Amino acid sequence: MTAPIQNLHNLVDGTWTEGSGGDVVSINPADSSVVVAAGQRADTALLDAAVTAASAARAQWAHTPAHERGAVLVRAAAIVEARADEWGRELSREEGKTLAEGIGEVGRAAQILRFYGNDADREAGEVYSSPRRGERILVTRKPVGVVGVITPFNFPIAIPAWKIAPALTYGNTVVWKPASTVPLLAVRLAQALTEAGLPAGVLNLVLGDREIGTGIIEHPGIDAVTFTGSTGVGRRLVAAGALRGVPVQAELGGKNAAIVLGDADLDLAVQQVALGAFRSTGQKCTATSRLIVTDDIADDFLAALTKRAREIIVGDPLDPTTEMGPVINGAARESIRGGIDRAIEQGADLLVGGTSADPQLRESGYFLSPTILDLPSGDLDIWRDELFGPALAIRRVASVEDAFTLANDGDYGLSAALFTQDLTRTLEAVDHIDVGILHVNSESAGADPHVPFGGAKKSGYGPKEQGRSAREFFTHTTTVYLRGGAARI
Ligand code: UN1
Repeated sequence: MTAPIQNLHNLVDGTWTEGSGGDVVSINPADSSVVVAAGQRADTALLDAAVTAASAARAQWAHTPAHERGAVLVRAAAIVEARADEWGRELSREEGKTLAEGIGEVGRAAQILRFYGNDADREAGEVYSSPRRGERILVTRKPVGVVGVITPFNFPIAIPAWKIAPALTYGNTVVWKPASTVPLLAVRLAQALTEAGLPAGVLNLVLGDREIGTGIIEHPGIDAVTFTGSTGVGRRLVAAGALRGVPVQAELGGKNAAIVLGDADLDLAVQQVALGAFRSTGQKCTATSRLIVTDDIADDFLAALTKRAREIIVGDPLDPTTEMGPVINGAARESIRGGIDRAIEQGADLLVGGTSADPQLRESGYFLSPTILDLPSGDLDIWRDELFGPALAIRRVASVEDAFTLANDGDYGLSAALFTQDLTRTLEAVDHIDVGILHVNSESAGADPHVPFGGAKKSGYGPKEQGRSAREFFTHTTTVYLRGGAARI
């Protein structure tokens, strides 16, 4: 039975509203003839209405006790969790990741909502001693106001949750534009928060593409913008925000390395590198797209990794045996193909996969096969440029020092994975590898809500996300020099 086409609406001031900015159509990337959901996107007038609603709701929400704000998120977490199977399936159909990953992601969104809901009851500032008698210095936190949230396609519900949940729990109101390829899961998250009792205007959902994104950053009613997505778009938003004096938190690209040293457990490393490179079809900013392996084990390791990549079952994400689904759309497939072809032209040796010779490549959907390229020494574009797909570029090195140096090569510094059982080497890596997230003996992707998430170097801009760091962006501080009124010392 084919699932019915879902109707998409914008959420403005607590009302589900038909847009008038043109069609928004969510296509199943595994079969581009299937429409998952359809509706009308917002036009700039609806965006205005959304910002107006968020501004109007702002004071009351900010003054709602934090516990009550958090309680809404905790209720939303239960709603999301109860629908995990149903919405996870929709997520797989809309985004293309496997059903297990889709259901897992919805569960993760619930976990994030619950974490931030409970965070409302944790400490809300700091107390310092004063150099003056009879005085204390408090550092209190207040919401920044109306936050614009712009989210990518690759985690259609988890990334929105990890931006929207802290924004709301710390007392902000939100105008949210999700990626235009995944509107249905955006509607689902907004639905859960509405059902959980979020007051009208506190969260507004505007469907649209670049015009609406630009409209958000340029809108005089927006006080801050949080963004995850491509480096190019992120930098434009950062620049536009700076011109207006609006803080922007941008989580951008990655070119994350797995470093496999000679003493590593090779079976574990093969399994984890394959997960890092190919899970979610490589479409994670934290995916492993570079592999650095020491010469002593390179041949054995690459033989085992190539064998594993060849075995990966590519196909319909809803089939429980599938291990890797399609990429999000035709443009993504062409750009990843182009990057792989260029690497081969520039001298890379194709170990497995590739662009055209893949028997599993289906023209009905946007499929690619797991691809591994062994690079000669020297500078290839694929070593530096994020392809955001299932393509892994390999360099061999003579020493551990060379491995660490090569890991730091490039503009990005989001995550890395180190495979070794040597504690001394591990501690050296902690000091020397310049990344925001370092995994030791696990794949380069993955993030928990209670600890900071974000990159070093050019992988991000502004405060990091998650954990305590989220507060840095979604609140500002007031430093209070506090003395009693009576002149008694
Ligand atoms: C993860 O590693 O599980 O866009 C999450 C991304 C990241 C999230 C990664 N912001 O892929």
